[in-house]
Amino acid sequence: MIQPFTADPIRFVSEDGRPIHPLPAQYTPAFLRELHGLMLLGREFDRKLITLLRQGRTSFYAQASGMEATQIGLAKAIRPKHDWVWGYYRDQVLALGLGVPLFNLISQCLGSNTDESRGRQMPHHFSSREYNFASISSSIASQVPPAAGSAMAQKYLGTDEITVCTFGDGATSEGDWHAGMNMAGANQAPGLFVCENNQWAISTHLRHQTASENIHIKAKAYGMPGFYVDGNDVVAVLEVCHHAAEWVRAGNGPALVECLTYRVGSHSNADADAEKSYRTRDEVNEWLGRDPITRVEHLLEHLGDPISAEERAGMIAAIHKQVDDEVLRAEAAGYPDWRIMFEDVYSDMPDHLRQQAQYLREEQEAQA
Ligand SMILES: Cc1ncc(C[n+]2csc(CCOP(=O)(O)OP(=O)(O)O)c2C)c(N)n1
Ligand SMILES: [Mg+2]
Repeated sequence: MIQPFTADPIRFVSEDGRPIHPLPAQYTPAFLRELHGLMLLGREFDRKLITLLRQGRTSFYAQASGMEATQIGLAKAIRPKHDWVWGYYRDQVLALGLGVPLFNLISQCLGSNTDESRGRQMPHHFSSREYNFASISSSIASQVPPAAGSAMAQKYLGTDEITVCTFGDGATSEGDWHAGMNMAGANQAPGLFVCENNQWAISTHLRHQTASENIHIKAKAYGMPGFYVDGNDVVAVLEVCHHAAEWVRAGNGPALVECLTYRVGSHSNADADAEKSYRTRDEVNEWLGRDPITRVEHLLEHLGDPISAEERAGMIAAIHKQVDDEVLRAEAAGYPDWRIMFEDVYSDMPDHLRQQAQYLREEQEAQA
């Protein structure tokens, strides 16, 4: 049933929460509740981090509100800590879905001593060695060539790991994207490339981004299948991504999945969305009406296991408390000393860095 290059996005659950096809056996109410809980965790994590941003406790954040089904569906379709992930700066919900602890993400956003990168990355550009999650790069599409390289390495090493690479719709206009897709295709490397098509690249709409009729059709040029899925239907994303991931894992070469979704919040904290300068409120409201979390709630109602308003409120309160606790714990750990910027870079510090470290030391002493 899951075919590449469909004219319409593949969908399992209608917008009002009814199964369009019989759901595979694993979609029990308990499993749907697990998916719902993870999506809600992503939604509320975003909300809390935006508050921290406004309080000046972190300085950059990009919310994924509206895109939770895409990221949780993908997370549940691959093997955490086994497959490699080259994500982008809006993938916090994907990371949470893979099991990366809230504390790691919060520590990174705050740049505290408990941050794995110890404050050396831009806030909200996390990584996790344990989860094979490569450090996020701000340069659009720059993760695609190294992801192709990582997939090529997996092929040469003969492992059953695959490389998962995500990016936005805007990224598909970059030279790096084409170079990476071509390299993965030419080498038949086990890469699963997932476009989180939220239809906007800051203020540039998809129709100005490409003359192609959609994104997934571009896969043809690189010799791989291109799947098109409703990115607000968590069941469809999980099923299509799992199908594509296992096809890739079986040694058939790479695949592209395009998830059609929408960013209902602002691009980042540097955006004119609030001034309504590039899109209408009607458009945003239309997509708010297609909320991926509400869709699962309607599906659960339909299956006779509804989440009550009290239960939902309790879930949200628990997430907020968990985030608050982890923020306090990360802040209590303090912030890295300036000296660490010279550490863990070279095994033998080169002379020019030694001189800079000495210069900074003298400056610090002079100011003390
Ligand atoms: C190479 C490069 N060019 C431009 C930018 C500025 N920039 C940051 S995010 C962004 C839009 C990306 O849109 P998309 O790929 O659709 O991802 P989304 O933010 O919508 O999730 C741009 C142009 C950048 N970071 N890197
Ligand atoms: Mg986009």
